Amino acid sequence: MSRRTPRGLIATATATVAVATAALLPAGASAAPLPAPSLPQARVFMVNPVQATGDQSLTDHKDAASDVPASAYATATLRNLDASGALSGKWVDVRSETGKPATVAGAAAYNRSDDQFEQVMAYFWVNEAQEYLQGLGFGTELPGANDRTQPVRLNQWGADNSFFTDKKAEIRFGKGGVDDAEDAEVIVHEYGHAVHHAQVPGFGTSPEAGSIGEAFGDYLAVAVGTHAVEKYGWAMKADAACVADWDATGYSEAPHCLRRIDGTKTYADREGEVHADGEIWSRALFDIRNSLGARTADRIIVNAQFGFAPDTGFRDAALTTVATAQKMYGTSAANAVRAAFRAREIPGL
Ligand SMILES: [Ca+2]
Ligand SMILES: [Ca+2]
Ligand SMILES: [Ca+2]
Ligand SMILES: [Zn+2]
Repeated sequence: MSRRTPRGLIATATATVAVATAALLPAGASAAPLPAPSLPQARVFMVNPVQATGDQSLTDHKDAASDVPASAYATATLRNLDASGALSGKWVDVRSETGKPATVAGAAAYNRSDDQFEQVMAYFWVNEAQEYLQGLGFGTELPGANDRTQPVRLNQWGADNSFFTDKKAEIRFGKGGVDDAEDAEVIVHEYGHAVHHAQVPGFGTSPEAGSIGEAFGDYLAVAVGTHAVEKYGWAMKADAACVADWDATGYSEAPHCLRRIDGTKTYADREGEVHADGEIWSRALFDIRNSLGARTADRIIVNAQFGFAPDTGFRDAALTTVATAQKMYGTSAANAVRAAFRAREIPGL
């Protein structure tokens, strides 16, 4: 009986080979120990090519491989795969609706001009994001935060748009401009919506709740990207607060950012547009991180979200976050959280 894990299956296959080899040896001789099976490798962007190289002049020319230097890529291990040989595993299942499906065996060789590269990016970064949450204790010491297999679909129908659909709880990545799944911060932003939805089904039904959703996606993108940079020792040559430096080369001035999480907006600057107003909330999250450190901040921020109503406003969500900090870490942490929301002039804090 093999365990239904890739490691288990590899171990079983290895044992079979060892038995077969031993059978060919003279009686009494023993086979040399076999090398440990190598884990599957993938070529990915170190978050995104602009922040990895610091080159703000990088530009997409219809998906040409030559647009991005080799120094923007890293080879990293694909973890938590099932035994199918496709990009499917414990935390993510990637489907390509058009174009060639990627294989695990090919994952170390694709570049950005290959359809399969974005599939590999989606697998790697969604897995990385859930591993980050697991590392914070979500799914063990704390309740799971989308600790399930996340379906992801990629297509090439030309829409420069990515989204999370809460009916199917599925993430879809579009193409157009820079292909969206070539930027890990776009991938993890969308995963942030999936996390929110898993924590509070239907989250985001009021304008302020929607803004909190956009803000958390941006914040999680920075948190996961920063963590990966530290963990793998990757280059980081752009402002940490800049979200989607590569995707944004198509539509923003240098330094290219889809949005930032260190802006100066306050509650009075609301426009009624969730992405714009999200910059009020994400700045508060960024301040909490800078006050309390990444791990403590992120444990508070994500844990608090379990207590948000689907149509919450900034005030109630901020008060829930302060109360969560108090419960988990005591008064000084709660005060730091309160100060971050007060600095955004959110009423009632
Ligand atoms: Ca591409
Ligand atoms: Ca794009
Ligand atoms: Ca960035
Ligand atoms: Zn969004």
